[in-house]
Amino acid sequence: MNQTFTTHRRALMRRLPDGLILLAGGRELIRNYDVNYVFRQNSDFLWLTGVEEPGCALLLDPRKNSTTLFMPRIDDHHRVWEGHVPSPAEAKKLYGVQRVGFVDELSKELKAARRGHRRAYADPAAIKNWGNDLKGLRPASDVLVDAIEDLRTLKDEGELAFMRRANAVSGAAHVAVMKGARAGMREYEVQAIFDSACVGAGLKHLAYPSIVAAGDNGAVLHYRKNDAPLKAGQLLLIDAGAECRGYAADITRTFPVSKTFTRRQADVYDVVLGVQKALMAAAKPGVNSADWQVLSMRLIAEGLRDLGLLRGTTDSLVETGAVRLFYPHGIGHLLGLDVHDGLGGKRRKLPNPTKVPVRFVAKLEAGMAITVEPGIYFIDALLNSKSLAEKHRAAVDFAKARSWLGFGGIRIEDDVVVRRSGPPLNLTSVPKERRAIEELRRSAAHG
Ligand SMILES: [Mn+2]
Repeated sequence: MNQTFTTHRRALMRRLPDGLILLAGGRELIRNYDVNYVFRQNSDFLWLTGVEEPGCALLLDPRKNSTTLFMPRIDDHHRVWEGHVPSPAEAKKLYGVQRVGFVDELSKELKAARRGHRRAYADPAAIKNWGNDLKGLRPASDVLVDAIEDLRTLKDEGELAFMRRANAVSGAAHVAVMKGARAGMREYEVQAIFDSACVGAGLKHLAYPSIVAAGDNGAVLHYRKNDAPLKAGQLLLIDAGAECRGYAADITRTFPVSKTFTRRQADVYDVVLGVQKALMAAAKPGVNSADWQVLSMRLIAEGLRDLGLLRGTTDSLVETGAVRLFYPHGIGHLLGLDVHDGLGGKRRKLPNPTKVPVRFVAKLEAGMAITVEPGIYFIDALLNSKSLAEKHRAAVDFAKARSWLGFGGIRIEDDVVVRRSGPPLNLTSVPKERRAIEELRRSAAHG
C-alpha cells in the first residue's frame, strides 16, 4: 500500500467537505471482438486510488472521513480467462481503503450513504452511471474535476518517487538508443530499442507514442510515422518517455546518425542547449510561465541572429513572431499523470502579462513538475509560406533559411521539479553535452 493515495483522498475531502464524492474509474474499450484496447486508468481516479484495474468506482464521505472502493464482481468464467483478481479483503489492504464493495451494489449502497447529505460531487462518468441515485443532491462535476486538477498540480514525495523511476528507466532507454542507432536502420528499429528497454525494465506503458524522427522528419513536431531510414550525416530526434504507475517521463534528445555533429548541426545544437540550460536555471517559484516563454523566445532569436538567419532587435523578433518560424511551440508544460498536466482552481485564471500569445500561463511554484524543451526547426510549411515571407521579409533571411531545409530540427527536453529556492531539481540524467553524446555515438556500432 502506498500512503500517497490516502493523502490525496484526504486532501480532496478537505477541499470538498460538504458533500458525498463519487468517481468512476475507467472502463475497458473493445478494440474488436474479444480484444480490448490496452487499458489505462483515468488519471484522476489513479491519483486518488492508485488502482490500475478497470471497472471500479470510488465513494468518499468527507463527514465520516471514509473511503469505499467498488470493484467489479469477478466470476469463475473471468478467472478462467484472466487468472487471479484481488479479493475484497486483498484489495482493502493493497489500496489502503476502509471498505471494498462490488460495483453492482453501488446503487443500493448509495441509498444509505446519501442519508444526511445535501449535495454530491461526481465526475461525468459517475453522473452518467449513478446520476439517478444522486437525484436531489445536485451532483456537480465541474467543481470536482477542477478541485482534483488543482490538487494534482503540486507533486508530493510519493509522486516524485514514481516520476523519478519513470525518468530513470526512460533515460536508460535514451542512452540505449544513442548506443544502438546507426545508419541504415529504420526509425521504427530505433523505436524498438527505446520501447523494449522501457518494457524490459518493467514499465509496460509508454506515456505517449515515441517520436523517432530522422533528418527532415525532425521538423515535424508530432511526427509519428517512424518508418524512414536513418542516413549518415542526418540528425536523429527522439522524443519518448515511459510512465510509472501512471506518472509520465517526457524526454527529447537529438544526436547525429554519424559519430559526430557537422559544423552546422553543432552550431544550432549549442544554441538550443544554451537556451535549455538558461531556462532551466530560470524556472524558479514566482516566475510567470509566460515571461519564461518569452525569455526562451528572446534567447532563441538571439541565437538565430548570430547564425545569420534573423536580423533586427530581439524585441521585434519576439513581438512580430518572426522567431516562431523556427520555434513554433512552448518552452514547457506541466507534467504528471498526464504528459500534459492541466491547471485547476485559481491558477487557471492568471492573465498573460506579456504581449505574446502563450498557452501555458501559470506562476511557477515549488512542487510543480514541468518540462524544459526549447527547439529550433527548419519547417517547409513555414519557410515556404508566401504570407509569412511577406510579413517577415525584413526579419528573416529566407534564402538562407530555405537553404537549410532538410536539416530537420533540434529539441532538448528534460523534466524538472521547481524547488523552493535555487534551480529546479532535474529528474532527467540523459547526456546532452555535445562531447558526451559524441562519445556515446563513437561507442555505437556504425554499419
Ligand atoms: Mn514535452
